[in-house]
Amino acid sequence: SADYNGRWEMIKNDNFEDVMKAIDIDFATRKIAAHLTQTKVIVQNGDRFETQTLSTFRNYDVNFTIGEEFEEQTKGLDNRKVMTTVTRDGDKLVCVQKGEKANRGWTHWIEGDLLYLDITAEDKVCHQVFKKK
Ligand code: RET
Repeated sequence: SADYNGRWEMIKNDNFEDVMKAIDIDFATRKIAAHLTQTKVIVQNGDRFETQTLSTFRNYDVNFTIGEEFEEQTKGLDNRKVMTTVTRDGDKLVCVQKGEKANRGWTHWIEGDLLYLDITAEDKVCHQVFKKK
């Protein structure tokens, strides 16, 4: 199965603005965040994942175990509370974030030395790609 461990640097970030809007990120934050080169740091131990989304502006951490629902505070993003569950779909990681916003979640997968991340909220999808450093 896929090995997500590593430090991954953003090379693509399509529609991030639309997803930020869909979760009500304010204008000023969106203008800054849209241009950030994000770095994803992932530590995986079996079904346990510790992830950091790093940028020069703000960081966001989320840790989870496959199949275990937890309460996620989206601190520094839209500051909501969602009930989050990450499951596997083959080698993909599929996250569902139940809360105020419909259709909220993300999917991770790996192809070669690229890490893909689709983030969804309402009817918007952001496509991110990271390259292994
Ligand atoms: C940044 C900068 C400040 C504004 C926003 C951000 C968004 C971060 C997001 C992180 C998602 C992380 C995931 C991790 C899974 O492994 C970059 C912190 C809005 C959306 C899906």
